[in-house]
Amino acid sequence: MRLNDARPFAYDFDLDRTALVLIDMQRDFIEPGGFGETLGNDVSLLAAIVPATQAVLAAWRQAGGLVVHTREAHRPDLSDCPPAKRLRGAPSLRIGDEGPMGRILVAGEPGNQIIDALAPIEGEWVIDKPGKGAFYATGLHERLQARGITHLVFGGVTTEVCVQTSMREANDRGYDCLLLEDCTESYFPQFKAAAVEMIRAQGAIVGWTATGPQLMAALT
Ligand code: TIU
Repeated sequence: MRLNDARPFAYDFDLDRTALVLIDMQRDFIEPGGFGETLGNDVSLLAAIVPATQAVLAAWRQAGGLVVHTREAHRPDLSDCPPAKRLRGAPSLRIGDEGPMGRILVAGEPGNQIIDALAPIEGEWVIDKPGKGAFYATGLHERLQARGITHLVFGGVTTEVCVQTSMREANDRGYDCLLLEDCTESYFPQFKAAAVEMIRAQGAIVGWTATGPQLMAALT
């Protein structure tokens, strides 16, 4: 398959060797009362990408492609949360504290679940990650290798934190990565714009960019 409108140039992919990776579309970042809000962010901005992401997810499922969902999540005993992460800054609640959606950023809590609109279905992978990047301490690379995956299409939040970190990790591991601009969002619009630009600059130094409708047109 060929996505002719991708930037900075066409993105060729084989559906059987490509996974759609949705980063951290969990309540913690998108709904009030979660980790994103404890950091002082206006979380209402992020919900805007849900319809476009839902459309891509439906089309990808229809086409039969592999779907990977990630969640930024820590074990209940916080043994996988470095103090440097937990103690950084002055959030209103820290990771592991009790919040309105359960313990902040802890696996199994209500706030840690993928939002209903994008809920995983049987056969889709759900990867809990303790870091910002999806490849750190998750075994994701080994699973993708075992499945023969060479290309990754990314969406999710936030663009310049967990999405960009994951794309850079993937790029260094040899994957050809595409970012769907209308399926990713940041609490800081200027950071999203800069991340999108820097990813595709210098001849796709980190990867390609395109929109959901452009990807869906390539799938049909
Ligand atoms: N704070 C922020 O923008 N993001 C995160 O902490 N995690 C993710 O991006 N998922």
